[in-house]
Amino acid sequence: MEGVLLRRAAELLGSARRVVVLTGAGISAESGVPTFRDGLTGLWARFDPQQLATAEAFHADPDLVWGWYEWRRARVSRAEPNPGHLAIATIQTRVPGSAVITQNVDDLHERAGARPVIHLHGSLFAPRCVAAAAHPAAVEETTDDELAQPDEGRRMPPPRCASCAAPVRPGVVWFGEALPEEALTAAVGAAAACDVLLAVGTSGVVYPAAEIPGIAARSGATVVQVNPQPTPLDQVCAVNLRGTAAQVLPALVTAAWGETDQ
Ligand code: BJW
Repeated sequence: MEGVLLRRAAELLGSARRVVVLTGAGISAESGVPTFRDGLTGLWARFDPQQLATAEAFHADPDLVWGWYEWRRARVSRAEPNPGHLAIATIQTRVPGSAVITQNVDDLHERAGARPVIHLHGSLFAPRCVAAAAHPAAVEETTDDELAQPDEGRRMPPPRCASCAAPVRPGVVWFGEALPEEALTAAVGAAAACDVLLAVGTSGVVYPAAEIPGIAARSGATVVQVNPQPTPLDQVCAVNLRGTAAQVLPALVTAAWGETDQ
């Protein structure tokens, strides 16, 4: 990564009044959580995540899809926020009124101290009844035993809703499903009102989340990207920092504000 680009990004960040950080799976990669488009391992190796993350897959084979989500939930529960997550929480402290918009279904931003965090694609920790989006499924707290998944994963039947006995499904947004309206409205509003949008660790191919950097740019914000790889978002970015989140973000925060407790 070139120092001149880092300094340019740090100047932008240091003088911003509102920052939005849009994150994707890459922010959690260095916590040991695989990105969405990484190859899967174990029982899941022969499946494409894009095929598993659908309502059709859940209806066709609920035990397979529920088992996959429980395996991922167990991995996330054992993971810790990395220096990239901590640097983002520091940005929010340094620039009050800043927001994190994440496509991730983990809770690593919250555990790093970030507030507010807008979840566009739901959460691994909010399962709900398939039969009635409006009535919360009374799912028992997950015990440590249940979180102790075998490394290779296992098929698991989904629990039943305590109100109506329909299957409980993961509380995430699958392809073809609408994003939570409140979260999407808040994300679009924050993007349209920020000075700097920092896009971190997202391939920028899943909509409507991929439109958010463009919304910010069209509203006058400067878009900065942190990703080791080129993405379709490169074209709206004023600065592309090629590197990993856990390396680049702490360096960016230090360049913007000096040494901080990240
Ligand atoms: C690092 C790194 C390190 C690695 N540091 N970086 C417009 C055009 C075309 C299609 C559509 C469109 N609008 C809608 C669509 C359809 C569809 C879509 O976008 N399809 C595309 C694939 C073509 N969108 C939808 O279906 C959405 N719904 C919708 O539009 O509904 C309309 C509707 C309205 C009203 C009623 C009904 C319907 C829903 C999208 C939901 C996406 N859900 C998923 C699964 C969530 C649950 C789960 O996790 O299982 O969300 S899909 C998956 O992709 C997941 C992710 O959040 C999302 C984005 O992936 P992300 O985060 O970018 O990860 P990766 O793996 O792709 O990339 C990682 C990046 O990190 C890479 O760039 C690496 O280089 C980088 N990296 N290490 C920094 N250390």
